[in-house]
Amino acid sequence: MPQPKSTQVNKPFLADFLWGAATAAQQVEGGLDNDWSAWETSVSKELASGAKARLKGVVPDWDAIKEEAEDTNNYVSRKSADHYNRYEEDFDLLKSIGCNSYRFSIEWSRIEPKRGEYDSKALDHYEAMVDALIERSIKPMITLHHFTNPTWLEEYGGWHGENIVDIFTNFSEVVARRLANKVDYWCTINEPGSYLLQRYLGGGAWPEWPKIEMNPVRGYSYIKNVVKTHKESRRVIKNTNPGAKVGIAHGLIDFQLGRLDPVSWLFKKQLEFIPDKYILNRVKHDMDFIGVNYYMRMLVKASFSHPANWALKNTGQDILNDMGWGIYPDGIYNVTQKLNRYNLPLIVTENGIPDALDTKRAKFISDHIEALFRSHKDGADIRGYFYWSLLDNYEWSEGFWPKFGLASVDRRTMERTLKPSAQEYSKLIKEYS
Ligand code: GCO
Repeated sequence: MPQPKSTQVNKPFLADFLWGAATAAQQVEGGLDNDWSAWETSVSKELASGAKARLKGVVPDWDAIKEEAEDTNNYVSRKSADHYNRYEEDFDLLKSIGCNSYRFSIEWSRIEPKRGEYDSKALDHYEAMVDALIERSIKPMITLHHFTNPTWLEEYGGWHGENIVDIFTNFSEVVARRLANKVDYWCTINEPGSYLLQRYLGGGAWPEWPKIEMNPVRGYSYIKNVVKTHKESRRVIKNTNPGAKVGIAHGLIDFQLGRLDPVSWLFKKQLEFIPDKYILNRVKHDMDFIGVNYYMRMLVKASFSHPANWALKNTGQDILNDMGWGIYPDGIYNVTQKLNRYNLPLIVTENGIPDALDTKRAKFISDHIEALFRSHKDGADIRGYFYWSLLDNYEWSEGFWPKFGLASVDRRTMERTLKPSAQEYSKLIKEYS
């Protein structure tokens, strides 16, 4: 008989544990002029007309999302959640939940609208955000690259070109010189594995992506550039703030064998190799923590009759979220235990659920924090948990219909409303602190 929750927590996480929520500029700010905003309108019709074929039978309740998913406006970010103008209100929401940290990304296209020209007003804006967080005793965690790029980047070779290391390091240095004295936590790059898949290996996580291609040679160049760029960006951050803690926010999936056969085994090893082993093995001495973005497990089952189904988000064994991903809290225990071999602190930089009715989110958060706590007791050095996301937001090329937020956003009025699950998160923060 499981013990009542209150006696299960026999000691809190580390005293200065980061309890936060996360966002990304493209997904919440609004009013952007980057490679996504320049592209998303061009695919909105195709994504809307293709929604039924893409999602019916995959998501648990097609009828519930049909109206939004078949609306072309759903796929164009425009004002998004207007976080650019409403961040103070949003930080008050964070404070009311009891969060002591907030992860957000700096939009590169605002800072460097033209190659080599840096906008001091854009830096002023992000410094004002940092000051507003500090005023509320909320620690900022800045992500320097969360998928989006200035429109000029491709002319300079993009992320697969040889110029990116200098170009991105220059950008990182400009931001660090302005903010690193006030910001101790940094993610250089968000989910390089997802960017590799979506930009260079033909996609698979989202239905569309700017300049998507199947080009493994460029993909390999990209991954090598990620390693160099991370090291250089961490160096320039530490030049300003030697005590800064700098990591990469890694998208990590708990890959499990769906069938014991050599082909499935080999495919699972390959899926785990790039984001997990290739990058981490090359940057482990240049990291202060490993960021863990965990959402799901996937069952790996080689199937020559269904080549697209070698890795299944819907394992057939788990309750599904609104996007048809299996909910599997033990996976966060598994992925954090596996990372123990790097002997680095771990911060869960993202963990969340698309749950429009807010009927699954409270249990999702509670079960994942409980699994994290077990991992902490079993030796993983876990330093923080950022729920994805603070606000319902623009879920890349699925648009606005997935609702990940602790707060809903009225798309017309931009009014925020905390969901009941936010109170559960608030209670858990108290219980585990
Ligand atoms: C990320 C993600 C977020 C997503 C979230 C849900 O990799 O950081 O892309 O931006 O919105 O993971 O998919």
